[in-house]
Amino acid sequence: MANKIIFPENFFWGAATASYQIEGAWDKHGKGESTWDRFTHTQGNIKNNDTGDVADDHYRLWKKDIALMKRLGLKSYRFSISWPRILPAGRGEVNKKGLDFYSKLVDALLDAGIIPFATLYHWDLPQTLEDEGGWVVRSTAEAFADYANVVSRALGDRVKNWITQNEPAVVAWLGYEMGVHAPGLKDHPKAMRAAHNLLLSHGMAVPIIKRNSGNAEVGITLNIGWKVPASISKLDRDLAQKDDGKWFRWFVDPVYGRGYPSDMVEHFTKLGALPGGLDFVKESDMDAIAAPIDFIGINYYNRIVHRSNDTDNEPQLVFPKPRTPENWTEMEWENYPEGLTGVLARVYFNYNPFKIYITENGASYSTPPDEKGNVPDELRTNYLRTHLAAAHRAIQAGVPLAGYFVWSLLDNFEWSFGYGQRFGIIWVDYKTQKRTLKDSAKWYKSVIKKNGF
Ligand code: IFM
Repeated sequence: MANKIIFPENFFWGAATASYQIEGAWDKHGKGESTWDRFTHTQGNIKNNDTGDVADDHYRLWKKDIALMKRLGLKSYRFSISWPRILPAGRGEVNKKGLDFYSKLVDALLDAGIIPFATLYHWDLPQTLEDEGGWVVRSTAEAFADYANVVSRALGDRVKNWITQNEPAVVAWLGYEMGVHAPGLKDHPKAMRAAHNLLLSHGMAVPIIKRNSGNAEVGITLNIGWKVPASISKLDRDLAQKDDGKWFRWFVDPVYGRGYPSDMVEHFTKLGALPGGLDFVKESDMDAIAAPIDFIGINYYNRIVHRSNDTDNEPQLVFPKPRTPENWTEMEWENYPEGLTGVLARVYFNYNPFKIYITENGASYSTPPDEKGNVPDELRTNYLRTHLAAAHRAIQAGVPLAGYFVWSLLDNFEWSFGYGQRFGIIWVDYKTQKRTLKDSAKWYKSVIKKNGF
């Protein structure tokens, strides 16, 4: 008989979503326009010109969605709050209907025995703030602190787990440097400022949330891939190191009080991305960013093998797996569970967080319902099983992993890819909004029940 994998007692078995990806109701009940509303309403930005206008219609169907969570036995649910639903103009007047929506959601989760994990920012910035410069300007970080104050005062008596920012690297680089996410800018120097203001907003919000929400735990979610050089050559090693520096160390180092990594300051300077040096960093900023946090959230999906195409390069030693559906998801991301053990160990042993949550992990496979109405998504189940086993290995090595949130509860709007990519453990028929538990959801339910497999 295969060895059993049993997780620690009180492990938080969860699922995650984000406001723009599921809620719809983009202009209902006083909600303001977000950068993603503007970006998706501009033709040519998104595959098939899909928008989040309706998405999973969760704003209307949330009670049914909580019933599904209960059916799965989820212990916790990670959702995000739409800033322009609460503060339509980004700051100032509060939209009571918006706050009520989340307040009722939280009450219903608690009634269902599901612990709410609220993320304050999963990318839908009020467009009014973008019009003033968005994350490139410091006043957006200040507005975020006010927003965090409003939300944590309203929900902080019941929400005790808070995530400030989700994947600030993605916001800064994809949104302001590469232009494939809202607001669609391609300006590296501006992206450097955006990255800093995102981090600053996190640091400013932490003490505010702690003040408003007694005994709350507060953290940040960062994305991290398993980045390896394709050979031992300096060329490949440099590529891997720089990519990791850009996407992870630039964010995690300041959060843990180490400031911006010097090799990356040098690298960004060479690229011309820091024309004025770090002139946008004010004296107290780095202390603010390093505000003590209770946990770090890790979003892990895949491995990236770095290979320089320089003709003088060494022979390649590390190869991505062959391109089969088992090995590569439909996002064209390599399925590499060992990397999850690696990143968890690295984060714990290098930065010593008190606690780690895997705040996202999952796979995009579009397996549709069969004639009996089942969704036989073994590829996803296999991905989840192998990644959970990898997470368990990290726990055995001493990593204080306290929970796992599968991405995602529902199929949803996958940013620039529109609705073509499906990460859900629940199938969503976008025409009828019918939800169907996929086989992976049924498997996950049994894992939660047995606290392992
Ligand atoms: O859908 C996204 C999510 O919003 C942030 N992390 C990665 C997921 C898959 O791309």
